[in-house]
Amino acid sequence: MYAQMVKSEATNDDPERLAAFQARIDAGEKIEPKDWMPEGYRKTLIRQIGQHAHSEIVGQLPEGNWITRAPTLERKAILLAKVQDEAGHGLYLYCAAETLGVSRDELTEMLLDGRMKYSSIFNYPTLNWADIGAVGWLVDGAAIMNQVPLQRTSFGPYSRAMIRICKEESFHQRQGYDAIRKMAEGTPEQRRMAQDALNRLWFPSLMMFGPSDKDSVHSEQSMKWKIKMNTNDELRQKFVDQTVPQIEFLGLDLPDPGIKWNEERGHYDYTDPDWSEFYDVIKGNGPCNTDRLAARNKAWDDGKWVRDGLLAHARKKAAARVAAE
Ligand code: BYC
Repeated sequence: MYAQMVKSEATNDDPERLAAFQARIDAGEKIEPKDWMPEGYRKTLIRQIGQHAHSEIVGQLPEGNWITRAPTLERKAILLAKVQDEAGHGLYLYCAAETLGVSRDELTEMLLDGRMKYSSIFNYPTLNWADIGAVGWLVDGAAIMNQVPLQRTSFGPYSRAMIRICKEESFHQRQGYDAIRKMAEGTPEQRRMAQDALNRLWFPSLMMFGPSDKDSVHSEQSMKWKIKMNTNDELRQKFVDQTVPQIEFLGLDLPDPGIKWNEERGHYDYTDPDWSEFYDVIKGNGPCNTDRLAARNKAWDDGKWVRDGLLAHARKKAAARVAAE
């Protein structure tokens, strides 16, 4: 497995070079594509940026499914813009990964044949309009919590892509909150739908931050390299602390009886997600894994004639240039 290949790769690089590299990171310098970097750093970045890019692309599916069924023209225009933004985020990130010596086609092939992952959250269905509000509010809310610190990540192209992405993500989160607020303030049936969406998406949203720190494989090395800026549990706690007051403001019931303010810690206590479900989903056994990969594979196959045509055109132009020289 590709993921195994890059797992916390201990490098055989020259210790002096490694120390100089680490000193640059510790001093807050950005690493640029042409700079020397340990092989493990390069591969960890390809894994993380690639999986992030795939998440943006696969993440269009559950929401794209509701564009034609949005309740008003305004909501439809907003959702359309958001889903288009996700495509753009995927492209920024594929471009950042390409600077590390992997092509977008290679990354796509690794997604399509299951060698690379994408976020677990997109293997859950969006059953109704309330789910679209909850995705913007909770899923984009969790995404921002993770992505804002990544603006300071050590790899220049990744950091710059994240700055652009975060600007758009905050609009995404706000539109989701606005949609769910409308339902929470609506008819009893709309309110019931908002509560049901919150109940179903709460734990999958917590899973987005990855396994508990004690089970995280990559955190320690990735944080040393500033590929990750926080641990999974730190960000999950920040998300819970930010979201609980929003749930209370909406007048919805808390989705977890374990949520309770802990005066001593200065944080909300909460119940951890069911980690066996998380591992099952990332192994391919979530409710929508098969559908999501089938949809991406179909899009790739359907687009083959366009890729072939563009390549033939580029080859013809190059041949004409050579002939003219
Ligand atoms: N889903 O050692 P760990 C978005 C894997 S939002 C699937 O802690 P790491 C969007 C992990 O890959 C989402 N797999 O890993 C929002 C590793 O397996 P491999 C995208 C997961 O990398 C709205 C294993 O579990 N955001 O795009 O240090 C609309 C052990 O984990 C997940 C990003 O990707 C998961 N939730 O930390 C549209 C942000 N969690 O690779 C789109 C950038 C863990 O060894 N990524 N795994 O086989 C990160 O910050 C980190 O990669 C993670 C995981 C925090 C996600």
